[in-house]
Amino acid sequence: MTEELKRLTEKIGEELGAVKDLNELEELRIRYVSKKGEVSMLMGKLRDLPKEERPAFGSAVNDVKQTIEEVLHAKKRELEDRALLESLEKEKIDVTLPGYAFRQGTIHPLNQVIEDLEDLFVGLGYEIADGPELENDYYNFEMMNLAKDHPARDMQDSFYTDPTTLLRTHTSPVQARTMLEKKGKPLSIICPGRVYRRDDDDPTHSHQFTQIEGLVIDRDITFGHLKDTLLKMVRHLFGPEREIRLRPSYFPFTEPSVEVDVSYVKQNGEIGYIEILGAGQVHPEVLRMGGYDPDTYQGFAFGIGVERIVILKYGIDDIRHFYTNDLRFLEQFKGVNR
Ligand code: FA5
Repeated sequence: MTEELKRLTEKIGEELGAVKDLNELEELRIRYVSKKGEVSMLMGKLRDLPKEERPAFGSAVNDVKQTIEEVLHAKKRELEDRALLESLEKEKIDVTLPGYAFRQGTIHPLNQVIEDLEDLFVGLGYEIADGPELENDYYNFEMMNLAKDHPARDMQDSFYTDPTTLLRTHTSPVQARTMLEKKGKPLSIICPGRVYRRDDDDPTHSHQFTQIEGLVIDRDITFGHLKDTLLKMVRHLFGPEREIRLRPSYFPFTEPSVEVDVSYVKQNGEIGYIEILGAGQVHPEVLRMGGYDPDTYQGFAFGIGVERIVILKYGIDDIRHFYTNDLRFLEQFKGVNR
């Protein structure tokens, strides 16, 4: 039996020398020292020995098992060290190689103007409000003083998904939602967002475009506050030499209402005016529906078409450039506002 033990130890020694990786080493371990391995099998033979030989043999098998385990463990360390060294060697980074050039993105011109106006209005104490694009008829029209069958609904022909749900036609429903949220407290908000109308696409109209709504409600708010705010905004956007012109207009949710034009120098040197937004004093009925007493509170509101601002600011000839993601167009706005 001791002969057998000796042979086994020698055999493992030889096989260990041929082991090349951790998988092979594991196979060896299983073959010899696992529960069903050869060493355990030898233990099983203990029963066949005369009683007096058993203790000596048992202890010899245990010694062999321990020696084998130590040798396997040492080999495992050696293989692990070697693998680590190999991977360090393989994964070495050559810092002298030229790097990859990443293509720098640009902020979309519409977003640049939105961010610019957000900065201006937050600086004036306004909050930024948000609302859903798929809107309920009630907020988009009724709370804006456009009852069902009101003829002025035709001014904003819409995409309905069911009889009471539509893609919002303007950012004004965010006014309604914010008034209800503020529960009669004074407020100053702007809300940028996408809006949708069944307009035919042409160089200055799109069926989907972007607006920024502004709304201020407080005591003693006059038309003068609106005019001053609009002038500040226009000069911030286009430069201190610009003038604005207010033309009487009609919106069911404001009274009086105006359309606002901004001055520009025509190619022949004359001064011209272009319409960029609608505005007015909040209609008493809209205040009432929003939870404000119109005898105590007044407000002003405005709604700007962001595309029209960018078109005017950078002399763009077609609104559709904003939506086609042509990099040649977009890359011209790299760093314009920052
Ligand atoms: C409105 O949408 C009102 N809700 C604005 C308003 C808000 C008035 C608060 C008073 C108080 P209007 O339909 O005029 O108004 O649109 C406002 C701006 O959106 C226009 O001046 C224009 O710049 C832009 N606009 C309108 N239709 C289109 C379109 N199809 N494509 C691109 N821009 C458009």
